[in-house]
Amino acid sequence: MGYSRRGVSEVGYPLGKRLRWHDFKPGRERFLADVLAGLGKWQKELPCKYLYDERGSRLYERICHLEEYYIPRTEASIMDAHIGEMAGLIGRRVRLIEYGCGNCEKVRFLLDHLEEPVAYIPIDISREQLRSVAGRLSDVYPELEILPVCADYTSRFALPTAGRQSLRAVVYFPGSTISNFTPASARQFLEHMAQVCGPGGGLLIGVDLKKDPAVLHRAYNDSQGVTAAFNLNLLERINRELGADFQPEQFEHYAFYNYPPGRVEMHLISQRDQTVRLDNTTITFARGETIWTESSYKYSLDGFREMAAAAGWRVVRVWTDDKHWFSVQYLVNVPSD
Ligand code: AVI
Repeated sequence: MGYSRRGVSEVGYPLGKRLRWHDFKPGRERFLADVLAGLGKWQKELPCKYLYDERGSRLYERICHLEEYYIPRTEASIMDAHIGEMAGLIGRRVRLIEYGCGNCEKVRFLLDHLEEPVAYIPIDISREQLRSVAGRLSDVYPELEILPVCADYTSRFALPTAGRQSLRAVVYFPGSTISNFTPASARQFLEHMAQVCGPGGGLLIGVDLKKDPAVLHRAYNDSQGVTAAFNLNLLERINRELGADFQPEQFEHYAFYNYPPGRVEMHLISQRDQTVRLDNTTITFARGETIWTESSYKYSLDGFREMAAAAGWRVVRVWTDDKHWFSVQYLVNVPSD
């Protein structure tokens, strides 16, 4: 075991000398431009990365505790059962990079099992959350160099370099966040991760699998309405941050499994004919018209393996649960000659 845990101080954690902060968070102008571009399309859409402001991140955490939303507990059970083998494949003295680390809860389990990890680079768009969790992590792992990066990880930015030499770079990408990319952009992002890790680098990734659409329907239409609140929060965020006049109660959450492309789609349906003002622009909604806010692609093992291979990754090991609902996979970057 690389490091022993110290108690986590909830308040007043010291920012240890091994913590260095990097900020590339997109500003208001980018957000406004993306919203205007998305709402100007024939099928109105909004990028799903904007679902995660402070409130959205808290709602997503609540989704992760819902009985209907099977992903976190299924992934956790796979991690629990196979963490020793995973840590063995990852090896010692790694530089661990996590895209979209959220509250960094999952990585702690992995860090606790890695041998002498050298550095951890958590990347997330939610500045407030990243700041507080990075501080707490540095308290728990005083020997680990922690290099938090606040950024939209779908954009390109330079990763900080660690002070100490590592033997390998490994990306940790849990929770099937890869599901929220279109297959074309998922492939591009896998290529980018291969470049970041370099030859011989690794990728430990959670990938949600195809399953009975009824299970998916329940997962994205939970009985407590948390997913609905998460979806509608996007309109509230646009009001708060961009000064729009959306009436969120005039929109309804709608999620369904679209079989041919193999994805759950999340939409907001306009409940009546209405107009919304945003930055001197009037946006018109017909009753029944939707804003497409998220896609969540479900993969077959073969489909994911082929996509990863096209991006330079070889699947070394796949772990799944009894029902084959979810997979955790370890891939190695094999440069083509
Ligand atoms: C983060 N991501 C993998 C979630 C998903 O299942 O696609 C986001 C989410 N959307 C609604 N519920 C959860």
